[in-house]
Amino acid sequence: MCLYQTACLQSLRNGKTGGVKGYFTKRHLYVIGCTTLLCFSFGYLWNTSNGTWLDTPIKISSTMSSNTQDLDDFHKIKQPSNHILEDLLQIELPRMIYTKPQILKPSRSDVLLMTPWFAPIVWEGTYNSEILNEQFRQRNVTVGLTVFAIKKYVAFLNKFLETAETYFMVGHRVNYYIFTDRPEEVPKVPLKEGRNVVVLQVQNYPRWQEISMRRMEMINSFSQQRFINEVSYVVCVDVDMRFNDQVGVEILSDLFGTLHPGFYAAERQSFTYERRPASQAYVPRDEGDFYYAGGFFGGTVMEVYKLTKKCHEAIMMDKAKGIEAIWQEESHLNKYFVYHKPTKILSPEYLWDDNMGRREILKKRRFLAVPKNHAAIRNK
Ligand code: UD2
Repeated sequence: MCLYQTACLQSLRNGKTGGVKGYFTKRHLYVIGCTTLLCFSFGYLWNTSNGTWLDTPIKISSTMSSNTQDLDDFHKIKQPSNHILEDLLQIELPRMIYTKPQILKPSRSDVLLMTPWFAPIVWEGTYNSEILNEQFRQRNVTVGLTVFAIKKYVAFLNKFLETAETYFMVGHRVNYYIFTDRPEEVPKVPLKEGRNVVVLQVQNYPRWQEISMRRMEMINSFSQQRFINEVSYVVCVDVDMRFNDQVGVEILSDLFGTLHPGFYAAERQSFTYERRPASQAYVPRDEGDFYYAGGFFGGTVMEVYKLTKKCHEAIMMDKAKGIEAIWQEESHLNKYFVYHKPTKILSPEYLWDDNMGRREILKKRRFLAVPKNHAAIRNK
């Protein structure tokens, strides 16, 4: 703002209508006004003669522009216009209306919201999904959801997919990657626009522990073969589960894990890490931050590729020595997260079992275990 504008504003605030006291006399203002008018007229003639005015008015209307669009708009905005006021009236600026964050009022005071390495812990009440949805839609993100349904576990697919269509990444592009040995038994669930089911036929193994562990190998191999060309993020979950509330882009980050519902409040010593030093999954008793669930982790394709590669290699090294970690691939995942810290952590809202009852801190139970008869379903 120039000195003249400042002076005029000052006078308006003071309720003065005559000369601006302490700055200019009425005569001065008259001279400045005439000079300004002359300058504008001269500038207009100059620019018209050089043909630099735009014939068509500029209109900025997109709130969802890509980077290139942003650059185009940026260059357009720099061009002068013939109809300044008219153009200003046509500009539709992006609107982002929501409750302002309050520095002195933390959104939750009953739970930890940030790890010591500055990774957010996702709890209901700590984020605004409208802001996040806008950010991820601008990037036109596609999310891959991997799920294994080997042998009798295909029975869980229907409920899993139906509830995912209601609650998982609503409004975003999703590829469901279903790993199964029984492709003909994959149910046909109606899908919303932008969502696809991709059935990937894989081999089965006699032992359920082997099936569970081999997920690391298969996710790793498909990350390299296809996910890298098709999706931005990979989310890896168990199939004997149902979505019960929104699970959206708030979970996405380079590398994320989920607090295991049985251990989120436990001390380090009670975590069921692998404690035998001979195993590649070994974690010493004085290390580790949290105990993460094997049934919900993910990240960018590159980070998931690195994680699954490391875990699969460790599983194979153990196998060569005749060792199987106490909680199979979950133990290896936990070891990985001790030394490769997740960039985001999901609260137990994202993996809960109602057999554990309800908890005051859980404002939502988003992804719930489906009760199963182990004897009837495992190794079958
Ligand atoms: C726990 C973990 C699981 C894994 C397992 C390792 C959670 C919620 N669950 O699950 O992630 O670490 O322990 O022991 O943290 N599967 C088949 N067919 C089979 C067997 C397994 O498809 O015959 C797949 C299926 O996707 C299943 C997953 O492997 O959801 C894990 O097996 P589980 O659910 O039987 O193991 P569970 O519930 O003890």
